[in-house]
Amino acid sequence: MKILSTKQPDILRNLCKPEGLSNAIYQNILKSIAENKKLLAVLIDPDKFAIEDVSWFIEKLNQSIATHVFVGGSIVEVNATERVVSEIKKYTKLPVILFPGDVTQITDYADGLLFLSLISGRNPEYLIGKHVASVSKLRNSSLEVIPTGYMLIENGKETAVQRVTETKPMPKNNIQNIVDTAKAAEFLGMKLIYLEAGSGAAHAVTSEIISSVKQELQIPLIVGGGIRTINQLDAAYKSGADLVVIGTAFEEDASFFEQLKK
Ligand code: 1GP
Repeated sequence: MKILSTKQPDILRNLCKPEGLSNAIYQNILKSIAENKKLLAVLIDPDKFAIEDVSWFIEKLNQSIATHVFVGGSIVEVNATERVVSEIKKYTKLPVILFPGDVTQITDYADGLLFLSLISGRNPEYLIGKHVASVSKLRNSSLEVIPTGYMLIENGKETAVQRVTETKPMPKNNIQNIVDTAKAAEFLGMKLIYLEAGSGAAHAVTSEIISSVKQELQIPLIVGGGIRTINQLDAAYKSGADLVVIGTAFEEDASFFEQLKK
C-alpha cells in the first residue's frame, strides 16, 4: 500500500474543508441561481469616489436590491482601494469583492477577489502576467479568490479597459466567437464569466450575446457596462445574466437607488 508523503496534508486539509468556509461568496452565487434570485453588484471606483461620501452612499445601497459591492477601476491611486474598502466595510454586511485593474488594488480588507483573466484579448500580462505578480499578496491572504473569464465586448467607443490593457474588444457581431471564448474559459476551470461593455459604455452588451453565451454555460454569468435603467437591468436578467454590475449610473446620480429599493 502506498503511504501518503508528508507533503500532502495541505491537499487533504483542503478536501476536508467544510463546505462554504473558503468559498462562501461563490457558493452563495450558485445558491441564488438555484433559487432563481437575480444578483446586483454596485461598482465603486475608488478613483472617482470621495471617502467622505462612502457612509451615505452605502446607506442607500443597503436599502436597495443590491447584493454585492464591487470595488475597482482601470487606474486607481495606490492605497486608495484599501482606504475605500475599509470604509465600506464599516457600513455594510454585503460581500465586498475586488474587481481590480491592477495588482496594487488587492487588499485584505475585502471579502473576495475576481481573479480576472482578460480572455477577450491576447495581452499575456492580462492573461497570466499580473496574476503571477499578485501571488506574493495572495499567498497568505484570507480573500476568496474567484477565477473569472473577463471579456470586453465592443460597445461603439473606446473604453478605459481597452486603453490600459492595450487589447481590442471582441466584435459584437461575431457571436459564435464570443460564445466559444466563454466556453473555453469554462473548460479551463474558470468559475465565472464576466461580459463587459466597459464602464460608461454607450451600448450595453446585447440581449442576443447574453442569451447565446448563457445557453452554453454551466457557470454563472456576470454582465456589466453601460446599464443605466431598470429596463436595461431587467433585459439583462431576462437574457440570462445572473449578476449585473452597475457603476456609472450610481456615480452620476445616486437617486437611481430610489428606483431599486428592496
Ligand atoms: C464596468 O461593468 C462595469 O467595469 C460597470 O459599468 O460603470 O457602465 O455601469 P458601468
